[in-house]
Amino acid sequence: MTLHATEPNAASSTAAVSATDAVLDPEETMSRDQIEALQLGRLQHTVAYAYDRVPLYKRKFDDAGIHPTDLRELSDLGNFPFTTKEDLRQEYPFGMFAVPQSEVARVHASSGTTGRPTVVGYTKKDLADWAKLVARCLRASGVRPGMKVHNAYGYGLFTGGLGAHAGAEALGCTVIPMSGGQTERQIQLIQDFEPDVILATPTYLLTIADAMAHMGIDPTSTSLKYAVLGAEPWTQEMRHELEVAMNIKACDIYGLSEVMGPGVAGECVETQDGSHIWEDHFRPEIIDPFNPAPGKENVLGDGEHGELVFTSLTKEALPIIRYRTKDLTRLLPGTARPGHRRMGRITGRSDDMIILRGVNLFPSQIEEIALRIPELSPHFQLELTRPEGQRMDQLTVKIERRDNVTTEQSTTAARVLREQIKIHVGSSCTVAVVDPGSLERSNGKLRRIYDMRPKG
Ligand code: DLL
Repeated sequence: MTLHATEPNAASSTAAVSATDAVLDPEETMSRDQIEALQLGRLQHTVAYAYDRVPLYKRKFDDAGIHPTDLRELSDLGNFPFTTKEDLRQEYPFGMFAVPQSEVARVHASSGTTGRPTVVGYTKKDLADWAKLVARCLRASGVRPGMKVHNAYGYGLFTGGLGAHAGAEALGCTVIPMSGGQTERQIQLIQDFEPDVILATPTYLLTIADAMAHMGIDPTSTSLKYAVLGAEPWTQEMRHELEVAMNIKACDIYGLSEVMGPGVAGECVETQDGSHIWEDHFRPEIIDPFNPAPGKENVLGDGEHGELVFTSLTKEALPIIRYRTKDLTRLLPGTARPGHRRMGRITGRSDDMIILRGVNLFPSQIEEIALRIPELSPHFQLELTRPEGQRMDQLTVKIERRDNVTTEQSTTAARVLREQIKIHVGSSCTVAVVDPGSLERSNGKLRRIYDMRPKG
């Protein structure tokens, strides 16, 4: 099976590797019927395995009056209880593990800025499956064996660094394990080692491109041809910004620690139309995030917007049943991999949603609108305040102007952004256009929202 990928930055290419052909995993080319048949068997195994081995699942299933043998067809999954981050926190650190500790080859954990961290574990087979799926994503995004991969995802407890690393190695690439931060050093090594591919969060790649320009290096002149970006929401406008700024092809990679890490879904470079979820390993569902109906009725149809829910189909150390991701998106039919459904762009997380005088707003909406205004840069943050004596919340969008934009042009751009936000989102806000370089830069996942409202 061959896959035809376009070849960006070909003129400046230094790699002796062809990016046009690739051999796919047999599961990538399965039909929808084949995938669903595979899913049913794996799902039946997983719910029974979780029930037998993890006390929390036994308790939850028993409380809901449901047994693994009740799963006769795929839609029966809708009758099983959800799992949440709270469940993982309660079972901290290892209570959700389904194998003895001696069989756990590695653990990762979330940063735990709010409450206890969530801990996840992997057997040797889980690590091999994870590496295979990340390799699948990278290949789909244009990466080929023999290419040099600069990995700027953070190494450590975060799943990004080591997860991406193992995937690139499994694909047969030369990995440069850079991690996040030390931007000038990253740039030096990009120039010296001449990688073909960069793996980073989209906002960190923006930091790198920006820093290159400030160091007098033309970001389009590097050896980089492909970027595989994820770990935070990003828009088509941001893709365009990065592709033009660096003369690369940029594809999405999605994942979360509780379900595996990066590599749950990945985007194909030839279509760039959203990430295909690898449905031979994960069964996705969409539910109403605010008020899921009881039983099977809680599952929304393909194309409907809601919260993404995942059930793992092959995991040994941490089987996860109906995990509520809080990520808001929709399921779409597969294109470049017809057996696997795609996810639409993630508009945001249900817990990152700003409710401003009754109107729902996500940072990605601001990104989309701001990047259509030529005088404004992609560097922005959202500040929520409640001025003293007032009951109304106030949103201020602080955004950097681009270099060489005059004060007069900035004033006009601020007005246009304010008006566009009012028209497209429905919220009134204040816009402050600030000097280039004055807002905090990303080293990984960028914090966009600063909530300065009085607590309680
Ligand atoms: O961010 C795993 C990852 C690492 C994915 C590197 C891709 C690349 P967590 O730290 O557990 O894991 O955060 C998971 O990040 O629920 C989403 O809200 C967000 N997220 C991850 N990938 C994307 C993406 C890693 N491509 C949380 N688009 C998820 C939008 C993403 N949001």
